[in-house]
Amino acid sequence: MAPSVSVIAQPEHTTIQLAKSNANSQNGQDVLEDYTGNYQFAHIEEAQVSRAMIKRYFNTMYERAVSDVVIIGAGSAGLSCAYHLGKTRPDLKITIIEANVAPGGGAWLGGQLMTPMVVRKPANRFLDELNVPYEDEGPFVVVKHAALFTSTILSKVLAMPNIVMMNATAVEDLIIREDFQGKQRVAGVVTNWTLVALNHDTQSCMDPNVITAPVIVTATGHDGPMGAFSAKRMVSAGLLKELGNMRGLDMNRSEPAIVNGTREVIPGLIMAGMELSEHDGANRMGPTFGGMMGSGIKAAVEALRIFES
Ligand code: AHZ
Repeated sequence: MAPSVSVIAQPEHTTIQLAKSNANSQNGQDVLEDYTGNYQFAHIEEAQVSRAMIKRYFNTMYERAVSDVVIIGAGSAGLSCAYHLGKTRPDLKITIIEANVAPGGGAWLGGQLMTPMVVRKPANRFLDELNVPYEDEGPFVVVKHAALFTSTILSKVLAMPNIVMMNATAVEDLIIREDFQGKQRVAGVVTNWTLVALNHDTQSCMDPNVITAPVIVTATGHDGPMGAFSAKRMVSAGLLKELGNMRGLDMNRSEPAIVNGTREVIPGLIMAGMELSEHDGANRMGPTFGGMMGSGIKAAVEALRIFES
């Protein structure tokens, strides 16, 4: 039961007093929101804090061990996919695995570590959908700070009840099995906390965990310490002869190539964003983000097609 709240307006500040009457939730203590030196918190046992986190985190891991969709990578492409998919199909259990502590990939800044984010039309429609303001420059728009896009989409994605994100968690491998036609398909991901994944050379075997899902969307960015993860694994697993390797910067070729090329590259695995440039040998676009948004949405459309077929 929510505690009853009385608000006492005072000339120079507002005091919110939660009444003593709700003995259960307040343990009979006063709590007081008062910024004149009398602020009082409800008493808490330290172990309650631990248990509040542990119970939820491990319940989530238990529940999401079987997901409907796993999205690998919470950059601009992965988050755009999560938003469109989560909104269109609130019944699907969508689990995002992000290796970094901070989700968002490269979308906290524009180009050369500058703050404005350029988005070519018509991808500004996605900004309208998210209610992210921008300046219109004709063929493109400019968001005043890339972090405004990233924080907005993150907040909307995380507020969706069907979406869970596990950050500081790396996908270390894919579950690859034969389907009933004898074809190899991706059926899940192998995960570990990133700090563990980074220490396989310093410790003896630290086995991972798994999440199964009929659809995996991989959006791990271009090659780097963690990037292009699934594309590289496809090569080492013999599912792809070789990487196409990202080509030089050409904004006009690259953005439509990435959006239109976003697809199920092998059964069960949809590839989006700059990871696809490594797979297909497509050009890079540099600091313009409409292609990432479009590719994420196309990945969601592909996932919907699989669920509806
Ligand atoms: O941490 C990575 C990042 O947040 C995450 N990631 C990578 N490997 C992972 C793994 N397990 C879990 N094994 C992993 N997470 O994936 C995210 C990728 O985000 P990104 O921003 O790097 O990629 P994107 O494709 O969403 O956006 C690319 C943005 C670029 S790069 C570029 C250019 O180089 O020309 N231009 C644009 C717009």
